[in-house]
Formats: sequence, C-alpha cells, structure tokens
Amino acid sequence: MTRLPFPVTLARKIYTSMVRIRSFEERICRLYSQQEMRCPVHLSTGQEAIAAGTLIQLRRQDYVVSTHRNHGHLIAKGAALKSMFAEMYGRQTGCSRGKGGSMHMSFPQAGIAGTSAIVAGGLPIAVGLAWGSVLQKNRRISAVFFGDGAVDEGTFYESLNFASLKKLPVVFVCENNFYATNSPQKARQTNPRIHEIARFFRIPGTCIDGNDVVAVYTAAAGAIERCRKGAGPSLIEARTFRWKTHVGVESDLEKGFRRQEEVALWFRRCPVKRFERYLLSRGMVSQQWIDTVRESVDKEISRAVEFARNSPYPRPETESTDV
Ligand SMILES: Cc1ncc(C[n+]2csc(CCOP(=O)(O)OP(=O)(O)O)c2C)c(N)n1
Ligand SMILES: [Mg+2]
Repeated sequence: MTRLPFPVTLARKIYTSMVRIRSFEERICRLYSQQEMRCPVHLSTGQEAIAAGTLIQLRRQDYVVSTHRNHGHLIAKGAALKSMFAEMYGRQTGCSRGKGGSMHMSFPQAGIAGTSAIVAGGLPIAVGLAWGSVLQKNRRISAVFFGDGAVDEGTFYESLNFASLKKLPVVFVCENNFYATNSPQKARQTNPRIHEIARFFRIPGTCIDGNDVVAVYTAAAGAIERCRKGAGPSLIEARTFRWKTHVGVESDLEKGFRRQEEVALWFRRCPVKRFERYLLSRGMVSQQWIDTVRESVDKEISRAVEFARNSPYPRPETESTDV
C-alpha cells in the first residue's frame, strides 16, 4: 500500500467507516433469512474502501448520488444506521419512510440526494445537481458512484460531455467490479480501460486499486480539489470485486458465473483487512483499539436493528405521499 497522505486520526476514522459498512452488511446477511426485510439487497461487501476513502473528504452539504449497491455510500456520507435499517425493514422511520427499501434510500440531511436502481440513472442527476450548485453559487460539489455496467449506457457519455462542457464540480467514481449481474466486462465492452474514455471528453481519468483505501483517498483528493477550484469534473476508475451474488446475501460460486480462483484472489485482497494490517504493522493502532471499534460498531448495529423492528409500518393512507 502507498504511504499515508493523512494523519493517523483520519486513518482511524476511515478504518471505522469501513468497519461500519462491512458490519452493516454482515448483519443483513445474518438476519435476511428471517424474512422480515422483504426488499432485494445488493451488497457492497469487498468494495468498502471506495466509499470510505472518497466520502470522508466531502462536506455534509455536498451531494452524493448512488446506485442499487448503495449501502456503503450512505454510511460513509453520514446517514444514520437506524434509519437505514428501518428502511430495510420497510418501517415508517426509515430514511425513505419505509417505501424505498434498500435500492431507493435517500438522506438529504447528509447530501444523499437519492439512489437510483436504473443503471447509469444517477449520472445525469449528479450532473444536474452540480449545475444547480454552479447556478446558485452554493459551492456544493457532487460525487456520483456507478458500476462498470453504467458504461454500457448512452447517458454515461452524455453526462461526461455535459459536465466537461460546463466545467461542473462532479467526481465520477466508477466501481469497476468487472461484472454487470453475471455478464463479464470483456463480453460487453471493447475497451476495458474505462478511465481512458474520460479523456475523449477532456476529463482527467485515473485508474486505481479500489481495494487500497489510501490510493482511493489520494485519487479522490485530487478530483475534489479540482471541483473546489472550479476546474471541472474528474473520473476515477476504481477496480474492485463484489464478494456476494449480484443480488441477495449468498455467494454465487455454485452458480458458476465466476471462477473459484478469481473470487479467492479477491478475498485475499480484502480492503478492510489490508488497511487493518497496514495500520497495525506501523503501530498506528493497537489490536485493542481494533477490537474496541468492532465491538462498539456491533452494538451500534444491534441498537439500529432494535429500533427498526420496534418501528411501525407506514399507514396505508400514506401510500402515495413521499413518492
Ligand atoms: C437501465 C437498466 N438496465 C438494466 C437493469 C437491470 N440491472 C440491475 S443491476 C444491473 C447490473 C449493474 O452492473 P454494474 O453497473 O456493473 O453494477 P454492479 O451491480 O456490478 O455494482 C442490471 C443490468 C437496470 N436496473 N437498469
Ligand atoms: Mg459491476
């Protein structure tokens, strides 16, 4: 891993953010079979470094737009775990009043304008928000996360073009996990180097190891700085891998879409463990500190689940409000 470009206090915050994302989704896996969470779930397990390394650097009022695989982005940007769990459980106290479920979470108090399950649907929304910021001179920037599947859609190119043309403050973050559902990138795209596409629109594009949170932080810092000084958008291609099946809490190995060796290789590159080893080996944290973080996150999640389960369902007469 690259050298830390930030103080240890920040490293600890980033590590904690990654653990909160990982633990949130591990808890979903444990509870999902009870059939109380009835929405489909797309887990970001294995991809935590991208959300944590980028979003720790945004201000609360800055915008984030996300996808069907959104839990990490919400958590890293500051959404409350209890209102996220309540949303998963379809309760009135959920961040989308229990009417969105996992794929349609929003948390405007922390700049999370919305999440779209339409592949590439978030890109023009983020560009529109950024344009609004420029027109209103409110200095809010937008970060938009999307998968390699979004690059198959025309609106990806339109969004890059318009953002570049108007020099909009947008950070485009492509989480290239090499698959869109079960379709490998090489079966869909002529050029697998997504970051190169940005150059045709005169946007700087970089490719990084998305499982190295320090590399993510550094690339995002450059992109955010460009936005803040009015120099326009950037695109980051962060290469990573999802550990679970496309949708649901199981692994998909038995289905044969991905090879055992490929998945095993990425398990060894676990972003959380990697950063943990990095911090421990340099004496930046102690094992005791790690254990305390994990325990307190675990308790926080238990409280959030309790809150969700004890919350009421939305009343039938509110069916068409908030939508
Ligand atoms: C416009 C559109 N087409 C198809 C789908 C069905 N669909 C849902 S997720 C997905 C794959 C997305 O892959 P990617 O963008 O790489 O994100 P990942 O799931 O890998 O995080 C598809 C095809 C959709 N939701 N929207
Ligand atoms: Mg993908």
